[in-house]
Amino acid sequence: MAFDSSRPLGPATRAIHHGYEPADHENALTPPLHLTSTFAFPDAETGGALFAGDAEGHIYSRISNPTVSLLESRIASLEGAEAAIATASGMGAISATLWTLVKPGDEIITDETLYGCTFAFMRDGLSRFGVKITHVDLRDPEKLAAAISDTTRVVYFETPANPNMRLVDIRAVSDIARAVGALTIVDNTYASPLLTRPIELGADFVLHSATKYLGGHGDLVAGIVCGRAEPIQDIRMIGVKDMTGSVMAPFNAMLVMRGLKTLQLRMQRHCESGQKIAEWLEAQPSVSVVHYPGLPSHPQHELAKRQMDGFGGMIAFELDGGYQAGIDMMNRLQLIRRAVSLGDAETLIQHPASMTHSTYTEEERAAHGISDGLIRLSVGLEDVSDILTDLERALA
Ligand code: 4LM
Repeated sequence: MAFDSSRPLGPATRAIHHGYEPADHENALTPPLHLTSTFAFPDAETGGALFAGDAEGHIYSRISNPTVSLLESRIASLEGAEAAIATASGMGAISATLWTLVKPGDEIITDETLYGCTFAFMRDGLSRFGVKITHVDLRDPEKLAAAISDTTRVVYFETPANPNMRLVDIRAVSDIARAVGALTIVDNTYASPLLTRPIELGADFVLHSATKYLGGHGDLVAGIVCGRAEPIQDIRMIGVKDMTGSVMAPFNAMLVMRGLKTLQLRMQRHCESGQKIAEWLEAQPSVSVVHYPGLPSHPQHELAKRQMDGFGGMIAFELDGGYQAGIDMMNRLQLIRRAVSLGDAETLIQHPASMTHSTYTEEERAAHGISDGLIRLSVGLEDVSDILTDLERALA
């Protein structure tokens, strides 16, 4: 029997229960894992009707799969979206979405700072097919208003942005985009739906690298896009089914659902430890700058308080000694792992200029606000005192 509540269920409850009733599945507490590539049609006519879209059901797991569908409905619920499509990776979500939405001659206006492979996909991938890519500093919505035109099909950004923690005012930017009929797409990987819900603020699509906080355990690569039902169906049938084949495996959907069960608890801990570590770093004489939206020194702290329900676990900082001091410090760490990716239980540290953002040229990094001395920390779930001890020893 479905739980009858007089008020909407909270996000922690929906992350655990949404869309699943044990009584419909042999009373199994945990949703079954449907390891199947294809689905048997009861008769040929039904198969034809499914292909024609005149009947509802699963056909083939490159189009949909019950385990993956359950995950999609859970994340759509957390993001306040009508629908979602899960993908093999975050890059799969980004490429399937943009391949579906743009055509030659269209313009994408995107922020100056993007994850390295997203930046490369736009510069080297989409632009080869006649899509114009324009980078605008979206911290200032006025700059978007000045640059946008009728040929702008999509406005695309991350907030907080990887790796420099710049924020974008989702409501202000979506309003400007909507006025010219452009679609707003937000990469919400850094915040997770627990801290920011872009669709509630006016965005058309929100996407994630589910490899990060949604999965949360560093054991899978996955992605997801959420939005209105009709365009999400287009992304499923065009961008995923035909253009990229970037489907999420049912086993990975199962693992992401396991991750979702603790998403709220994990985000709470990431935020608490992130704030403590950011404040500690800012007080160190050898640290020249700390970028964390929960610090009053962050230039967009007021926007962060308005737009986010917590400031997350991602921190970027620079040492007085610049690049070499940062590299030396990273090499002295004993507990914190030197690794790319983020949002895991383990605290991870990396150097964007030589790692995640090495897809930018040196000149592009300088123009796009990614300095060579920047170090990125993904604060994990360990005892914060142990993370601080490791940092203290490495900075000494
Ligand atoms: C990293 N990031 O930064 P898949 N969007 C954002 C991301 O940070 C990433 C992706 C999309 C890192 C990976 C090595 C904001 C990835 C792409 O890796 O394709 O799931 O997501 O360390």
